[in-house]
Amino acid sequence: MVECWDYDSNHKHDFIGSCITSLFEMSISTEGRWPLLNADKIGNVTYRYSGTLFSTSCTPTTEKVKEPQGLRLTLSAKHLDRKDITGSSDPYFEIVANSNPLSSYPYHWDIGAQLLLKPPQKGSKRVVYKSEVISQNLNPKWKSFQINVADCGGLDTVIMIQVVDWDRRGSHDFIGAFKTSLRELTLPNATFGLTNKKYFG
Ligand SMILES: [Ca+2]
Ligand SMILES: [Ca+2]
Repeated sequence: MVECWDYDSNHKHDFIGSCITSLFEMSISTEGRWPLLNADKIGNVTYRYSGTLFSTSCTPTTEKVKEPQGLRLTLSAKHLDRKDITGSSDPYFEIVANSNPLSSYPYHWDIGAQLLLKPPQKGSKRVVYKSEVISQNLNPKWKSFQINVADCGGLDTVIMIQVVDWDRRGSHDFIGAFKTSLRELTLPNATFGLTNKKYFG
């Protein structure tokens, strides 16, 4: 099945339509076309379909599709909340992954030589990257950095990025956060809204 979506920066993407096909079917038809259907709209008298998917070229390859092992990213923010009495903030961000990546699961062999895997603790979170602090700037552009895909549990695993105001005294002030994935961060001009639950009751 191929699904087609409308990407929204607030992460609430809209489903357009889907079609059912197979790689074999896509490979044999040089000008394949499939109507994209949206189940919610089928039955509506005026509804025909939500667009058409075309397969315009197909080239066999013997190489495996390689996913990147690491990514170099540059993040910036605009119009951050003011968290200091100076009327500004000293922002830094943290990338938080949901649980331990598979490769680092603790394991041991028991007497019967059976590999025992301990599942990751539910809800365990860890900071996989912490940026530098940029002082008194509500539109910061942080240094580019490199991150291991495995540390985030894969390209498509949900990660959280939170922006915090650094304070010399006391606990730092949370500004806002959003959920995404590494793959989504690599989309051109990817933009995300920072939300702070405090303001949503
Ligand atoms: Ca503060
Ligand atoms: Ca501060």
